Amino acid sequence: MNFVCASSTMNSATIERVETCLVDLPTIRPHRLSVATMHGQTLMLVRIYCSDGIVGIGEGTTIAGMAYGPESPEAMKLAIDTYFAPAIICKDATRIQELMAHLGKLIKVNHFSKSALESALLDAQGKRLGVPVSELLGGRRRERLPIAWTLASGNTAKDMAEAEEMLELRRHKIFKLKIGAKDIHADINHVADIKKAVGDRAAVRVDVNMAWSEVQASWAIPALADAGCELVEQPVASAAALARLMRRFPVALMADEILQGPESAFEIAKNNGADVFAIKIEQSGGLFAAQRVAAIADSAGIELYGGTMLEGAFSTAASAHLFSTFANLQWGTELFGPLLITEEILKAPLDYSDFELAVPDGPGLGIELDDQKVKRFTRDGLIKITK
Ligand code: MUC
Ligand code: MG
Repeated sequence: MNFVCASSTMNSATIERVETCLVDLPTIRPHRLSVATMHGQTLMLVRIYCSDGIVGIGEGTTIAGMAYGPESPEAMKLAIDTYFAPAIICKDATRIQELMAHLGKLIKVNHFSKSALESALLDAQGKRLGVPVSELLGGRRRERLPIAWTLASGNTAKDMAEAEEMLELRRHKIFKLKIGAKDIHADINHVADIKKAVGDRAAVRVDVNMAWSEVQASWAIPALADAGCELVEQPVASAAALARLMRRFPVALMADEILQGPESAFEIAKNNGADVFAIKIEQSGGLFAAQRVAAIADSAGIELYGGTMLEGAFSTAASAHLFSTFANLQWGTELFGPLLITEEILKAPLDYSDFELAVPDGPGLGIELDDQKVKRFTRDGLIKITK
């Protein structure tokens, strides 16, 4: 959808047009979570065209459509085309916090759409000022971020081979295992076998994606700790149950799905409900909201992990800029989304090397979309190529 700003009283950086499109990309292998198996990833890309000629790009991505949460790429596109875009046309593109507050009043929740738009506005503002997004967020404290990889083929032998390959390539030495879809005994053996195989060469963590009851979790977690697992992510669905599991086992417990922005972060912190927060820009409602989540965690003594929604390059870069500014990032990040996709959508790929991701240092998000490449994967040909 293409909105045109007819105002003749525009200052030098008003929003003239907002365009969205859906890009369907295959994954390198099926990615099995307890909630769904992914065979591809759909990126909702939003372009914000400003009157000074600058175009900001943002991304909204979910996991397996609506299997993980209430938003979907299709719903984001509809929400932006129908509600968000008309509300920001002709407004000052440089007043990002004010714009986001305006949208917050008009539109409830829709965190992923808000994150996509805010990233696009920050990308544009960074390009306008000639600085990376990290500098708009207070300044980066690190140039590179540790990157975990998720082993989720659904098969222990394949996961082991994949772990060996990642170690060999020096791409990842932190592995997050997706469990919860199978019988608990099978899951515990799976984790123990992989930890035994990698030994001290790599850290092993698990993400249960809320699949267990509190009773199941309370006997599975000590077995995971015995197997050498150092972190258990979202074993149960409820915040109250996760709080009751806290400090009973020699392993850190991490909140993911229950962390839906600053208010939920405050509630979890107040109830001593997690050792670690998996901060995600989309789940938080944008980069500024995620910053507030990090501030709550820091004040409460909760440790931080840079999470992902298995995003493509744009949300991955936006997350990297934000995480690079955090005072604490005790558990590193899992910003590997672009590596799970078969296609490179950037003109120059992100730099993954030596077990880390280099935070892009160009203006804005510091990355450039390969329009021709993306066109091939765009649903219904909605993307507009002007060259
Ligand atoms: C999640 O639940 O954390 C992150 C890595 C991965 O494989 O899935 C995501 C979502
Ligand atoms: Mg998770």
